[in-house]
Amino acid sequence: GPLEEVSIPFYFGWFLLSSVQDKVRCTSMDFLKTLDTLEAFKKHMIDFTGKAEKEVDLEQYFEAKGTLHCTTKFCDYGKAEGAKEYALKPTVKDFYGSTFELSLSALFVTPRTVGARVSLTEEQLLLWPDDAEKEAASVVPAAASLPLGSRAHVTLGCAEGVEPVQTGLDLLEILALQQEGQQGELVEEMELGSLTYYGEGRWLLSLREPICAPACFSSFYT
Ligand code: 2AM
Repeated sequence: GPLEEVSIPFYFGWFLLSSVQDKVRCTSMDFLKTLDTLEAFKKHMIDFTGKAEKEVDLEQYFEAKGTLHCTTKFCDYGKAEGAKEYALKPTVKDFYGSTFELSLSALFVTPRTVGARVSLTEEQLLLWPDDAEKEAASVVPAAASLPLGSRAHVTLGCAEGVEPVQTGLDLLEILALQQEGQQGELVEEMELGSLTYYGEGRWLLSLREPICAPACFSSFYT
């Protein structure tokens, strides 16, 4: 009935506890600040500016997007495909309100978004929708053949006019290149980890030590 409809949230996800939100934001800012100063980045700056010789301040370039979280299912209050089925899943009900430890294993930057890759455990994958990667196949064709959970991420910022849904697509694009055997260009060993360039403004920093982020599985209504 109509009551059930209203109870479906905008989205479900893991919400990082406030103690770790600051840590993740700081790490991301440090990374952007450092990336901005690298000669290798300057060489490819045109990916971000569209013009040669123009400088970019990455810390200003991206806008933060509210509470840090890793979306599991975007429901759009029941309008998204599979939203109701997801909301009614026993695992979703059972784990609702539970705290998990997410492992943030990489940071990535593109001219559109900056995000953190989340490497999900077997248990966390129980909350991951079966079609999350396939759903992206119209934009990133190779996504359908990537392992379940590949799209899991935390959006850290978006360029002006870019919607956060783009962050997961940018991550899938990088993972698809890796799967096709493109090694990317290992640019530098940074303190935080190794930095690889995948062309077209796509940068990936594999963290030497993944960030352990406690997060509560819950939902968001505007
Ligand atoms: P995000 O997971 O990359 O941050 C509200 O817009 C939240 O739902 C955001 O966190 C956003 O992106 C996510 N979102 C929006 N549209 C989506 C979609 N079509 N598929 C998956 N996630 C979506």
